[in-house]
Amino acid sequence: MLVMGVLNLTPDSFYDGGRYTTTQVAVDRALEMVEEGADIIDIGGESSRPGARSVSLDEELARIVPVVEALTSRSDVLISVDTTKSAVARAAIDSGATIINDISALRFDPEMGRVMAQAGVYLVLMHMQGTPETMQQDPEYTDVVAEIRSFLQERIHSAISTGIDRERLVVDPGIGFGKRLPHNLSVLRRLAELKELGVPILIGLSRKSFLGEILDLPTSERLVGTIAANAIAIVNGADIIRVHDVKEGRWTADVAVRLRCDAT
Ligand code: 9MG
Repeated sequence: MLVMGVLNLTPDSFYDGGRYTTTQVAVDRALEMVEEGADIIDIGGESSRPGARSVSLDEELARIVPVVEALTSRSDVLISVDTTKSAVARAAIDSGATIINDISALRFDPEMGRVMAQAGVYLVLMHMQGTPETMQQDPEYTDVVAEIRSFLQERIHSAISTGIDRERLVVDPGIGFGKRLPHNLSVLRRLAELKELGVPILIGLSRKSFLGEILDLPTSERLVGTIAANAIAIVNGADIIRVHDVKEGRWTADVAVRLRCDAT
């Protein structure tokens, strides 16, 4: 059971946007997350919240590469980079990243598959209906879990046919990406159905808006909701949780994993 700490180097992310504006501050926060129990640090240079402005290649590289380089020189923690751009993935891998978190699941940049196959690092394939600009404009499904499963199955086959090793793949149903509250709840309740894909499952629900809808609370007050939902996700089969609050995420993971039916 792995905990992935979120490090957004963006001015406009929904919770931590604008906090880590220099390499030093960002690396200090990453090292703090490692102390708190993070196994992976997920570094992002472009916000994926609905309607966020897109970032140029140069800007994304300038945000990410110095932080990946500095963190690699200071820690052995696994470094993930959240990007849909193959040039950013390439530069991040050259600087020490060993996971690429591609929320487009290899669909936005035709070169991404080739770069990943050559590099031989881990790859997160995430489900999203639409694009970050359009995804929350009335998303519709007949059977949300079945549709996510068949999307991820197709993306796994596509990745393998590009030469990416199956052992390097992780899937993610993309909580909040083109999904309304009932869709997010169905995914978390029926997560076990994604186990049939045979690859680890990552869940990113930390402080997301579906929790705000249930609790009628702003992002700053969604920690308890995050802990509750992550515990259920883990009991239902999540292998990696992506969180802003690493200490609490670690404690959640350590307890919930012991409460799984298959725990010893
Ligand atoms: C970048 N990012 C924001 N939310 C995410 C989620 O739920 N999963 C993954 N893989 N990445 C996310």
